Amino acid sequence: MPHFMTLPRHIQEGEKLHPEATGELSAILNQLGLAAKVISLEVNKAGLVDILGFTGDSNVHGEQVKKLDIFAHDIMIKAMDHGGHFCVMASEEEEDIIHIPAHHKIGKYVLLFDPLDGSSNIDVNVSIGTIFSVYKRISKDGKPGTLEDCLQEGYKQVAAGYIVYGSSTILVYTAGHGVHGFTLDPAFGEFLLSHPNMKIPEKGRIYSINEGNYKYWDNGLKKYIKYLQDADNRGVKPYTSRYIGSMVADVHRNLIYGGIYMYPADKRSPNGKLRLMYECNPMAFIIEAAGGRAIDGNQRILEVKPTSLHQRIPIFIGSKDDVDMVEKFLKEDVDFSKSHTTVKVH
Ligand code: AHM
Ligand code: MG
Repeated sequence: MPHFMTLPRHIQEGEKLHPEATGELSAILNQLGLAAKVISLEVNKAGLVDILGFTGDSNVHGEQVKKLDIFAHDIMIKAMDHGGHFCVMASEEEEDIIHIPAHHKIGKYVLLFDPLDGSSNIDVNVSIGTIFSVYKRISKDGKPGTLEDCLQEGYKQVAAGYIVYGSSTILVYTAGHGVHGFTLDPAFGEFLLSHPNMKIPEKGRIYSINEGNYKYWDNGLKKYIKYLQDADNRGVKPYTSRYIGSMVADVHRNLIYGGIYMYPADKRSPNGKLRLMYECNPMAFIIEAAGGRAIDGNQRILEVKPTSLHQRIPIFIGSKDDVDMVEKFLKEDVDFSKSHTTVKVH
């Protein structure tokens, strides 16, 4: 691996392999990298808000101190709306589609993003993240983009990525050719290639789910979790439970170590909690590009036909064998006590 492979250089080198590339996607990814740096800086100052002024107060410059998620939302828009690449955008923080201001050039791409995911962790110094998803427009060129441009199936994404603000800041993206991770060097302010060609292990040893919701789950899911915990009955180590409560951080860890992240439907939330367009589709695109799987229990997340911008969907995402297994439990409602032979044990 060459040393000091920065994000812009990596994107440029990738482009050389694709002579048909116009450079637009590269410009978009570079600009997203810039937005990530600005958000990362602000995230690192989060604890200082109490010292320098509460949200809603004016800061030393007389500006309003914004909540971090609103700050991230504004930065994404400011960084991305004027490059001439997009015809429309949409954010988890905004009800409707976001139009490109009339004085900016209108482009052929569509950007969807969750500016700061893991909102319950923002105030307690636990990892949070930004998620983005890029599509080509389907409406006529030159005109403002439409809701239909935003409501495309996930498999039509041309790029997707996330940034985890954790013990370090890491940006992971795929433009369809491999998944690559870059760590932000805080001294140079550059994203440096740290995780080239990421592949999720075929099978993991970690499961991530909010077990506080156990009593609302369907029986199939209850049995699956029991199956993971009872692995020693089958002569293997039980799975480890790890749940941060930030999808980006949980899925990032499972991408590296292998495992499964789940946010299921349950008796209280029949559609689960997470958003198809801002969270599930981009993460599914990345995990599939890394060799994993993502389903909603019935079908591949990337094939779900979206019906609304903020639609929620259950998700099971991670190592291929682990998703295969949960799918069996969900579909067949396997009774493990009687089914040692029907369930394939790895
Ligand atoms: P958010 O968009 O409000 O941050 O919600 C999404 C987050 C995910 O990152 C995380 O995995 C999940 O919600 C946690 O939810 P819960 O607290 O119900 O376990
Ligand atoms: Mg979110």
